[in-house]
Amino acid sequence: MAIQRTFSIIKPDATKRNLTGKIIAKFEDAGLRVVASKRIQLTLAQAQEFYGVHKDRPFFGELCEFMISEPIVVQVLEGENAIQKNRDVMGATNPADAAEGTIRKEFALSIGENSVHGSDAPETAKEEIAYFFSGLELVG
Ligand code: DAT
Ligand code: MG
Repeated sequence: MAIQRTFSIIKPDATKRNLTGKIIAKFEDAGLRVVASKRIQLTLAQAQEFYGVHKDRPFFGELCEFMISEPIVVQVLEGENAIQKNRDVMGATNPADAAEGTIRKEFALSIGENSVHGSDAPETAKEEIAYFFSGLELVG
């Protein structure tokens, strides 16, 4: 498996509780390198566009309101098999189902307030990285 890049968000529930450093440590301990990072606050329109794939789901409104409720940290993570590796470190969407040692098991509050986002495939990783970062901001 080649070196990949994936897109990550440290979500409002985690930035609010000052967990940014602990979450980044989990990425780094798993062999993922932070090659871009910034703290931003999304507008409602940006949150709705980012999560557009879920627009017909019953939780869409709640999800978008949550994502704009506090600043977030958007990052690009690089490493061997980075997309799957990041998903493994994140754990299952619902923290009740997440494995021991994963970010969501340790830090998530609920299925909605689940501390992190990570791209789920190479195409979405590419799109999500390009949405938040210019090429000049990616420093491998
Ligand atoms: P993931 O973030 O693990 O890729 P997803 O893409 O299915 O999960 O959903 C995106 C986000 O939407 C998820 O991180 C939290 C929220 N969400 C998903 N299912 C939900 C549910 N049943 N109730 C409330 N929020 C939900
Ligand atoms: Mg997803």
